[in-house]
Amino acid sequence: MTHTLAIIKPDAVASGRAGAILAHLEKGGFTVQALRMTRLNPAQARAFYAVHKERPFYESLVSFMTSGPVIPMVLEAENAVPALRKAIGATDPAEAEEGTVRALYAESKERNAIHASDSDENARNEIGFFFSQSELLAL
Ligand code: FUP
Repeated sequence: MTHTLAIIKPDAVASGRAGAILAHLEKGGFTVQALRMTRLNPAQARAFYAVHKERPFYESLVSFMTSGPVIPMVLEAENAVPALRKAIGATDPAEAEEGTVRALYAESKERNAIHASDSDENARNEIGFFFSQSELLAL
């Protein structure tokens, strides 16, 4: 079993879809190892998405990600990183495979309901970004 980080984004939390997304992931074989609700400040959102800082959508993405509460969580599964990427679908919900979280619950390419780490190294870093050692005792 390995671990990855998911974030239920402000659009999904605000529209009351967080529970449905969590249930969908649990039905899909992921188990929740840590979870909390928080709100990112602009510095945190900029740091989290630093890889995109030169992209035209960066400021808009930071503004969206700070617009309301988010629910970061650590998920466990076999090959958790690729398994969760497959389960959430393409960045743009219009291109996401049927039955994926983004096809079912996302509004647009920016307001796309969920984040998932894209490599084991990023998963470790992103888990550390949101959770302290004491919250990860089960791992
Ligand atoms: P993903 O890994 O699928 O979350 O997508 P990326 O890492 O490429 O992008 C991170 C976030 O930037 C996306 F979730 C949404 C936002 N984004 C845009 O708003 N517009 C784009 O054209 C690409 C990404």
